[in-house]
Amino acid sequence: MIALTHLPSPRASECLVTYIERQPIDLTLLNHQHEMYRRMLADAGVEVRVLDVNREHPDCVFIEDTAVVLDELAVMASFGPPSRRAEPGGIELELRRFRSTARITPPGTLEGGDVVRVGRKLLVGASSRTNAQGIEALRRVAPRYEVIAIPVHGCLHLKSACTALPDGRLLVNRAWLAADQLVGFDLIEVDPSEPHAANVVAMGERVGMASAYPKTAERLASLGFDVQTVDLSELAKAEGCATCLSLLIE
Ligand code: CIR
Repeated sequence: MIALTHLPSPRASECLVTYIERQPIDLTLLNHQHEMYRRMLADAGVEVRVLDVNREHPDCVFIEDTAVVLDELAVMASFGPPSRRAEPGGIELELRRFRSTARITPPGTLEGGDVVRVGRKLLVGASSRTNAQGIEALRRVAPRYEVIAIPVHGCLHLKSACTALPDGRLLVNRAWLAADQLVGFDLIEVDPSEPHAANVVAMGERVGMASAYPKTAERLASLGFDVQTVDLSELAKAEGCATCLSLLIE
C-alpha cells in the first residue's frame, strides 16, 4: 500500500474552520506531528510519499479531500470553498502515475473526506461539503460501485463520523450521521465522551488514530484490533483528523 501525503503549508493558520472554534496553531509542532504520522504509516508497512505541490494553499496537508482513489481510477474532488479549489490539480498529476483520473465539476461538489469505501460500496456523506450533484457524478464515473448517500450533520465530513476498520466493520458516532442508512453494516460506536474519535486510518491490519481518544482506542484494542496512536493536536485545530492526512493507494 502506498500513502501520498502532503507537507503542511506555512499558511496553515489560515485554514478553514467550520464546526470548531479557531485556535492558534503551533506550526513547528504541526510539522513534527505530521512527521510522526508518516512514521506511524511507515511502521505499519505502508510506502509513504511526501508531496510538496500545494504549499501555498493553507489546507494542503489534508490531501485526502482532493480525490477518491478506487481500484480502477481516481476521482478528483470538486471543492466548494474557494481556498481549496486549486488543490486537486497538483495532486491529479501525481495520481496519474497510479490511476487514470476522472473529475467531478461544479456545480457538483464532493470531497474525499466524505467517501468511505467498504469493498464495492461507497458510503458518501451528504454534507456541507458534498452535494447531491457531486454524489450523482460519482455514481456516473464509478458505475461498478454501489454509491450510498449518508446524510451528515454537526461535523465536517462523513469520515469525521464514520470510518471503516480493517475487517469491514464501521466505527461511528451516531450523533452525526443518519445511522439508519447503514443497514447491514456492523457498527462499533465511539466512547460517548469522545465524539471526534470515529476517524481511524486502516493501515493493512493495523488501525491508526489520534491519541486524544484513549477510551475509544481501548475499546478497539479490547475487540482485538492492533491500534497505534499519534498526537495530532495541531491538525485537530485545523479540523483535521487521521485519515485526512493521506491518500491511500492499494
Ligand atoms: C477544511 O475545512 O477543509 C480543513 N480545515 C479540514 C479538512 C479535513 N479533512 C478531512 O477530514 N478529510
